[in-house]
Amino acid sequence: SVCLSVCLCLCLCLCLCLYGPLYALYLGPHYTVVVNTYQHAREVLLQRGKEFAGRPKMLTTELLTRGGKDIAFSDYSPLWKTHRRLVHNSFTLFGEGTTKLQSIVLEAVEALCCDLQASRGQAIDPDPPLMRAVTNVVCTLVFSSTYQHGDPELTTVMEYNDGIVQTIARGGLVDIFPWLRFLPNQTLTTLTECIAIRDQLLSKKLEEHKVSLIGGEPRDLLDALLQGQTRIKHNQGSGVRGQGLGVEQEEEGISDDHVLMTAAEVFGAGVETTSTTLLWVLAFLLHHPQVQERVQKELDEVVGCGRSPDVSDRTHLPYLDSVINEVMRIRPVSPILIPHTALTHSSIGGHSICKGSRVLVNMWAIHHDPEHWDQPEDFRPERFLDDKGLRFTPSCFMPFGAGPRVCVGESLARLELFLFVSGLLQRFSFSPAPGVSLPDLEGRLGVVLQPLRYTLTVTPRPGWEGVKGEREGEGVWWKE
Ligand code: STR
Repeated sequence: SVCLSVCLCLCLCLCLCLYGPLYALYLGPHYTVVVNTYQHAREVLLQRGKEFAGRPKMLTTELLTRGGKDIAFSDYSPLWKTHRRLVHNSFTLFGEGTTKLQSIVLEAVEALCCDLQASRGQAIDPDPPLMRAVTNVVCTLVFSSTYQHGDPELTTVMEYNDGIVQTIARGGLVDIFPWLRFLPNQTLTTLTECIAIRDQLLSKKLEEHKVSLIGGEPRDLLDALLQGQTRIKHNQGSGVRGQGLGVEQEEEGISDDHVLMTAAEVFGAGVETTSTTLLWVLAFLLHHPQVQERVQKELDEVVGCGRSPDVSDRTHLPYLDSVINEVMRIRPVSPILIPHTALTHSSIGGHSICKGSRVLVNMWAIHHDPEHWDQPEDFRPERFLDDKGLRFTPSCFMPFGAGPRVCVGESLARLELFLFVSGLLQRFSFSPAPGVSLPDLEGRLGVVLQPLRYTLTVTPRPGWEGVKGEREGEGVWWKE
């Protein structure tokens, strides 16, 4: 009956106004505007990006981020900008510019290939080994830990992460009607438990880092954040920066909580989005074996089998890149982005939008708009190539969002996806497990759009049959 009355209340509160492709709902105390076209999305994200750079307060994300001490979910403020810049700079230190990230990822790819090799042609669920590989990349990047098979800490990390994914910001009713928190709520209970486990683990890492932090080269992202935190404090003290920060925020600066929440977020975002995209890539390749063959042909021509593909090969592998792009178009991991709010009175497509309104950018609709994409439901990587076979990126392709809230991890993510996909397809062919139906391509929408679980068989390509299969001594992961 509680459910029924909530639904009733929801229906009453929901008044729908349509303005062509733009529509507004009156949900709870705010208007929610849904943007479905590229034109409008450009206004919201880019042209008036600053006016729409706010974030709504949601109960679940407030819990997750200690009241908005993160980057993705916290509201717009001068402190947020400083914080975001710090994270961005720390990423640059480890990401694109250096070979550090590349060697971290290549190591994980190597280990993943050993895992896959060990399946010896049996049908396997690619989720656990991929998850482990991606989690290891992020653990190394954030706090310099890598885990072996069956490490209990890794299991803990993967479990709490999954718990958070299942419960956070899923458009659930507690995020719309916060007073529902006072009723028994399994979602909130699970979320709180997972957060507690996460905090315990990350606090430990943070303390260890503080003790062992030495000046000079940061070892990992936590080091870089801690160093940046000190630098910002110092600058504020001497009045160099901080003119923009309000008195309260200036005193507060980047706190330890901010550092902790950043690490937690980089972690969650890095793992969830990359593993999900990789699972979508494999699912689509199972449906389109000719695409897989073409990628492999390109890899054979450009890289051969004497070495692993690396970043320097990227410019010469346009088809592989187009496959990754097409997967991110047809199944964006974040199909409605994270909700934005209007910081001031503004407008979209000439319709006025009042301050505080929520704006949902429907990236799914934009990526499937027949106005911009020929046969949008078809999986066709060639749309990202021009007639000379060179890269071509339509402007309405925005898997990472755009504007002031664009994903901070974009280049990291692209690099990682490239190294994983190229490394895997160089060595293996993936095919549907015999007698099992092809993966479902609809997926399930939570905080990210995930494919349903599926199985596949992994076959080493000619020349890679015997290589690096020597992990048997350590026990076989899929029987653990
Ligand atoms: C995954 C689970 C977790 O432990 C922590 C986070 C926080 C950051 C979230 C991430 C989540 C899911 C994917 C998000 C990411 C921030 C940006 C990313 C929502 C909930 C996307 O926009 C796809």
